[in-house]
Amino acid sequence: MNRRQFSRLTTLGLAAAALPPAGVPVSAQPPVSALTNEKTNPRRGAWFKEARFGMFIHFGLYALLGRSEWAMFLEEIPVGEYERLKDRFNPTEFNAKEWVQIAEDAGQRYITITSKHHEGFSMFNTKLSNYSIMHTPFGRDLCGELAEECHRRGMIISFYFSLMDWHHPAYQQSLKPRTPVSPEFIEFMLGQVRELCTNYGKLGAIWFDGGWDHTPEQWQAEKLMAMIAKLQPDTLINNRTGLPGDFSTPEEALGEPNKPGRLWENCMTINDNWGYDSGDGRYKSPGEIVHLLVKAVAGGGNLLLNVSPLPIGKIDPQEAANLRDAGKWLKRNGESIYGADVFRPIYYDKTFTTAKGDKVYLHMLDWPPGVGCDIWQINLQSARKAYFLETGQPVEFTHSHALGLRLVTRNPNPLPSPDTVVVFEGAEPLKQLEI
Ligand code: H79
Repeated sequence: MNRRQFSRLTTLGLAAAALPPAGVPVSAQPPVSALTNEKTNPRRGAWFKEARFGMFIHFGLYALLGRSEWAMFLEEIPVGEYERLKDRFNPTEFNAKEWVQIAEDAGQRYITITSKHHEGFSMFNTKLSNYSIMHTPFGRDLCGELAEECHRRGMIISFYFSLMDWHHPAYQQSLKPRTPVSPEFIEFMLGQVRELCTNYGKLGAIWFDGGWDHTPEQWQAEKLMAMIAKLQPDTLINNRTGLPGDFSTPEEALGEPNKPGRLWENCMTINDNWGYDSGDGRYKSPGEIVHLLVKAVAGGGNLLLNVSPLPIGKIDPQEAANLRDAGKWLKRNGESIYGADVFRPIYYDKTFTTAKGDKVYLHMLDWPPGVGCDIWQINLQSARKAYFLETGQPVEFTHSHALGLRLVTRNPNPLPSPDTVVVFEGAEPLKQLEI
């Protein structure tokens, strides 16, 4: 089955038809990984490209320790001791409305929350283990409440899920790299992913992590992906089962801008940690957040920016404030971000381009107010007109082969901004890269 045929099937809501039709021997079928491979079918990937900016949330028992989500491993805390944290887990200040509101104010269009991190503690109502949020003083399905609020508000919800599990007894025998994963644990893992795909409505993506000690074959990743494709045909799957999946997940790094057709998402911390770390005050400023987002979109990717709720269930107020500030820029300049794509697959130092339809958006980071500038290597001479996105004020421009694009602003650059966007209309036909 080629890509177009598959795309047609999913258009008809029949992604599960990728599974063997009756009477066709299973061996004659392409593996699922071949279908959710380098090029995701555009319809399934559409929400991802439109959204561009997401909120990552790392919340689990580790928040109580305040020393990041790796504390159990790094401090070699025995399972029996660590699991007692659940008797103290009571984030009474958690309010799904407030979390979604922060994401909305930040201009984020999706939320990806840790349903279970490497510590093995489930933040959702799993029937397959007592090591879950339902068996804490809090006793509520936090992932469920968040998913419900997201669905109500048109925010897309995705689940992070760690394959590795430092708590489950059946995983202990599988801890060593290259040893098989016990069949009992595979059943448990498949069962939990099934719960996530069944009980929380439509999911944007499943974001696997922690699979690196084992091969995709050992994780039975083909089977896992086939199950997800059947339960949630439109849900994207990341690349951390070891199979390519639908999108790449460069961590604290930008993706590959020259690889047309490959979805990617840069996941980043907003300070220096994923899970809450009480000593970490190195917050990215609102301007830095805007820059990270622009760089990702200029390379055809997304930014998934992490926040770390405090043990009481509130998102760190400083993180929330910086996000909201960045969101003010997005409210004024979102046209150049949402659904925008690569114009020139080149990264510059302070100048980036995004494109949508017949418009090219020139992003000038920290451009000093009121000056002209020369921009090398970008030729937009065929454009009909140019103007500031925020104010609509015209911008004059010339082009020479020696100097590249020269912008001359009679009107001073209106506002000091982390990113001043100039729109070029009707520039040379864009070689929009197909997804
Ligand atoms: O969930 C976040 C991390 O916990 C997880 N993926 C993101 C999204 C992750 N990041 N890196 N890794 C897992 C690989 C492990 C890196 C390690 Fe280390 C180096 C483990 C021990 C040394 C990083 C540094 C974690 C603890 C210290």
